[in-house]
Amino acid sequence: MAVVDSGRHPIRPTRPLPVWPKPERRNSNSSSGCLKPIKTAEGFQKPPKNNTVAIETLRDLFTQTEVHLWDDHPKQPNGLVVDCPLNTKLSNIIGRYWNQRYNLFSKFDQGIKMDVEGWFSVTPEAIAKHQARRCCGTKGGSGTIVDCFTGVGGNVIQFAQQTNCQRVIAIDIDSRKLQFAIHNAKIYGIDRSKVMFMLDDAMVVGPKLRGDVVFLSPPWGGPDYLKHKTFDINTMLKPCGGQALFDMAKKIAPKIVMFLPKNVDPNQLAELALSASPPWSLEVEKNYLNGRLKAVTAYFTKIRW
Ligand code: MGP
Ligand code: SAH
Repeated sequence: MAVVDSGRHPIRPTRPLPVWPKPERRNSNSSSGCLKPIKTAEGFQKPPKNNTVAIETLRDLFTQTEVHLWDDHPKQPNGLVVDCPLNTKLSNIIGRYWNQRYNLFSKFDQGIKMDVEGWFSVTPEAIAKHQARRCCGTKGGSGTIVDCFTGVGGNVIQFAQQTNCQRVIAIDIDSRKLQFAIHNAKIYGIDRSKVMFMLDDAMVVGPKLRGDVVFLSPPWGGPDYLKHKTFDINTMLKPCGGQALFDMAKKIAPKIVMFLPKNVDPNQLAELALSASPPWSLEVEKNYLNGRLKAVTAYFTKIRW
């Protein structure tokens, strides 16, 4: 798998932004020093009338990046094209994902199991591995990762394979998905003691959990999400809107990672980051696989001001 990271560039908000207090430099000697809002006994200082400075601060906080992953698998060892061996109704839905099966799971032929939603929702392996490396990092490891929407285990498997990750809490509301995730994790040789699978509603159990990173890959309303020019995270995500999801995740960990459709509006993501007080930083990463834009991963981080 080859990875190419492109440079960073700031998100240029297109809407009027919420006003944020005038920041001051933490270290006045350093031109690249961190910016922080001025805190008074009453709380954060009233924002200046002209919020130009606030917008400049946000440009430091919000970035857009791209990652280009290459994961070419031979179609068939002997060059034959094998039809989707599922019944016709299923193959109508799954057809295009079937062709990508080795990108979804390189060990597909070892007996990977998925249901229909699993087919169109699983994170392609190269993207899941990249996200896991970013979530777990190299500096000191990431401890516990909470995956609120486990599905058939595409992301959980990659988190658990990171040596820096000590524990994965894998939640899903659908028992069949969890059974498939457990089965698929076994195919990848995942140490069962490292993953705690939880059959539950993430919105209910989530706030009771604590972790270092929370990963959210919620339902996008099916493959038709692309029929809309722009995906509205507040009305089109399941089981609830982006704000409720973000507020729930904030209780779990200081780092929130969301896997979202490629037609998502980055301004809506910036608004989520701004809804925290003080605001969280945001990186919106476009995920390309074999030259095609597949999805977007948003990394929100609570920062020390
Ligand atoms: P896609 O755009 O539906 O398909 O999904 P495809 O054929 O890969 O797109 P194309 O433009 O290359 O032809 C792209 C990826 O988004 C899928 O592989 C999944 O990882 C992810 N994805 C798609 N949907 C519909 C969902 C969803 O509802 N939830 C989640 N979590 N991920 C999804
Ligand atoms: N990242 C996963 C795919 C997730 S698909 C993978 O790579 O395999 C989204 C999942 O969210 C589905 O499995 C669905 O059952 C689950 N889900 C939907 N609502 C939920 C809720 N309230 N709590 C927990 N899981 C939920």
